Amino acid sequence: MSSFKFNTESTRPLPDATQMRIAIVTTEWNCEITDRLVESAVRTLRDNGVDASNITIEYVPGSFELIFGAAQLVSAKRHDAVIAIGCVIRGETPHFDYICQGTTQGLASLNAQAEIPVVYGVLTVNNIEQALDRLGGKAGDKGAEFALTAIKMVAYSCQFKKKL
Ligand code: DLZ
Repeated sequence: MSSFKFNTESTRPLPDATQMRIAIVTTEWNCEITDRLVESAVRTLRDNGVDASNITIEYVPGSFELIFGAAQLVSAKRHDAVIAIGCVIRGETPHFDYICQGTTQGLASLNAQAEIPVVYGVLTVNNIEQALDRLGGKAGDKGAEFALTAIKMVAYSCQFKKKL
């Protein structure tokens, strides 16, 4: 197993997040996992100064709908970043591959075209244990990572915005 630790070894200070407005779109599918990813993301945003009133959470049925859900949040222009959180668990058919591929490509092209960053917060795992390991266990705390990524990417995008 990799010993890579996201962020914890970085010496770069985190940007000031106190004025940031972050939207999270998440799924009803595998909500025993996604709810906990969202909880951790929200906790990390709050710990880093994001005001509770500036965090929005929206729900869609499954990971495939994250593309449309995130696109709507981008179009609404009310936030500085969108975090799309889902969890796809391998089943017995190739459906897993199609959903993972479609969702990943959809979110990737949205991220490339959107005026705000779209964070890819989708776990693609072989079984529930692998998902549980990513909720603060031996494979890290993915919800926290998604939140820190959003904060960093908002700061990154700000440097390219025109000053009035
Ligand atoms: C259909 C389906 C399956 C089999 N598995 C998952 C999953 O593990 N995680 C997830 O988020 N969604 C799953 N879905 C639902 C699809 O994402 C989508 O909601 C439906 O195909 C309808 O578009």
